[in-house]
Amino acid sequence: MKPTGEDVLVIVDVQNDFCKGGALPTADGHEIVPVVNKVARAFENVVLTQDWHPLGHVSFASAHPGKKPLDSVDMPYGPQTLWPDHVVQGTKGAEFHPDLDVPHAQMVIRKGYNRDVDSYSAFCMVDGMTKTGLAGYLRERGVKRVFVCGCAIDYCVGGLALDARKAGFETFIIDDATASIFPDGSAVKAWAETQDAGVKKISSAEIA
Ligand code: VGL
Ligand code: ZN
Repeated sequence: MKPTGEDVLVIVDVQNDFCKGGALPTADGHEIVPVVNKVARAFENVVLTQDWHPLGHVSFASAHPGKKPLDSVDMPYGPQTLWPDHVVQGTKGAEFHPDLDVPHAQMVIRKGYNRDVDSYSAFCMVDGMTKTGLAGYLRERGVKRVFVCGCAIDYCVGGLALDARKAGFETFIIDDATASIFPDGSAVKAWAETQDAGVKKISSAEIA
């Protein structure tokens, strides 16, 4: 497949905290970075997403006395999995991985900046209502196909791919450019869910 002006590559959350040594590391975040860089060179249109939480964010276990990471709390929008504090606005952990080399990226879209609602997909907060504007942006740019990679299939990559399908885009996830938080758990489920929704799983070798 040769990407054209009607294609976009969305690079999800390749941030220090989601890579080795970070606060909420994926199993393989540091390994995907060179693959992401290589794939990105084939795309004219590249969008970066950046998870970007204020201190005391609702998804932080530390904001819920007596709770620990991976516990769940009931929020008005449904169950919220709790995480260690991660990608706090303005910190080193929130910065893109230093080896990420995508100078031609056209837009950075931040999400998760509302203290009281989490956001996995960069299209929409998890309440299902608060949109980021990404779908409108892509439509105005004439994008038809969305290619997704980054961190992590279980949460933000999977969520974004499902929303891209819902918004009517043909959607692909690039397997070897995508990291997992729980490779043998939630990642397996997310691959199944996205494929059931019509998202196609491809490898970086298929993009030239
Ligand atoms: C993510 C959990 C919490 C992700 C972000 O980028 O996949 N996962 N925040
Ligand atoms: Zn987060």
